[in-house]
Amino acid sequence: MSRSEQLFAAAQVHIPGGVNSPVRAFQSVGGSPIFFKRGEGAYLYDEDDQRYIDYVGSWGPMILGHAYQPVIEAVKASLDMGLGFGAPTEVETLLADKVCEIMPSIEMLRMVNSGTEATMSAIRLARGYTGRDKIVKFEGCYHGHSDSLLVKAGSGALTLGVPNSPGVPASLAEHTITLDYNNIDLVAETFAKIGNQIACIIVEPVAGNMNCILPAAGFLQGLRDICDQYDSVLIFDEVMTGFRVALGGAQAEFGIKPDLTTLGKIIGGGLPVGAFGGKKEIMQHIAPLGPVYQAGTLSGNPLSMHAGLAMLTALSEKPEIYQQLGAKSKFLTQGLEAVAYAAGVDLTSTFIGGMFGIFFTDQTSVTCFSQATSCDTERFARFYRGMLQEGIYLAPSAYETGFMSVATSQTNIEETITAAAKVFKTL
Ligand code: KE4
Repeated sequence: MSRSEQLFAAAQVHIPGGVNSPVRAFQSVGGSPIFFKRGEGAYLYDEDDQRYIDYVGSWGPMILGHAYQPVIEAVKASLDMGLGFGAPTEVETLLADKVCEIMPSIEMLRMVNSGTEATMSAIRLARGYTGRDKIVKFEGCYHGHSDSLLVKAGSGALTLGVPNSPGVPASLAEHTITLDYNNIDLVAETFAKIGNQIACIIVEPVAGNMNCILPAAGFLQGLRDICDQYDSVLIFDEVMTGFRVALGGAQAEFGIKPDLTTLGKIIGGGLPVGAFGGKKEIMQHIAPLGPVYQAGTLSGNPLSMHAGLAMLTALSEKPEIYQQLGAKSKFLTQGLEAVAYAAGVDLTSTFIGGMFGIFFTDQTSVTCFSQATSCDTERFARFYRGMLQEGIYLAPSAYETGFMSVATSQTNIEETITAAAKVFKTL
């Protein structure tokens, strides 16, 4: 029995499923989750000292590689000053200023402690600002686990949303309308009927929670136009895409200006941080300036702020890394497609900046939830376990995105492709 297996057994005594976040449990890929003890650059090391090339990066934050020294040093320096005061600190302003400099659509922002808090608060703000209750989201997009966002489509687009988790009141879920990602006509039809009741659209501008699906041409602009027409708030959930697909996020990459943006992951440099921000006119409705309540004991805590500031400072000093990340993602995905083809395995892929996805399917492209869920998840699970044996750590689900880091070398990527060539032959 490996050390990870021993630790997993022990973890399950007092932690539900042995994990503090469900996807970590390996339930969709089989086998026992790996327990890691150290990360360095492109690598993770497990409790048996096995080394893995890591394409998860703690689900996005480690874009500069694990234990990136400038971030580590910033956190160490902050530690010696104390862990937090529950009062304003200068570093909160410095990080807010840096985010607003990088993402000019954000005129003001509020720090929170997770992406879930960021989207939950942004939704409440949009509702409070517009006085409307309904929200629009897209099937396959994940925005954290707040009640209004754990909702799937009802029987038809306009029918009331239904909870996709026990514990979410139907009376709340009915205010969430879930539409098909990349189907701008359906959005237009929905708004034509009840647009004046819709507070906001929240969208992942690149969908990273049903694998990695890019916005169709015109989709994001269409959402912008529709929100303008009906005075609804357009929220870009850039928790994953922010500072990853481009320094300025998807909004910079695609040239669309949302009204509000939610952030997480990279903004915390690996420590717990989320944020929501956007137009000053809207943000001024947030307490204590305005009536929409939102709060948090550890919001803006100095450790996380120093980590995030060091991360964003490093990224903004190296804008060329985004072209490099895109090239790495392209080389990897095209290499995987080539060796899959040679092995007779149906595979297609996507990538944008430091995000990529591989789909076990004979479909030439995957653009929405129904196409993503028709892929061969069993084959992915076998591929996953094979790659783990080869020392390659991918996200443990067919519906997650791959994350490329600056620290991942050309040699690492070639090793990954070679490993995949071997594993594809066994599928
Ligand atoms: P957190 O509450 O997990 O910090 O952020 C929620 C969230 C919001 N918006 C987007 C676009 C996200 O991708 C996430 C969280 N991402 C997942 C990865 N698919 C986190 C991994 C997990 O749940 O353990």
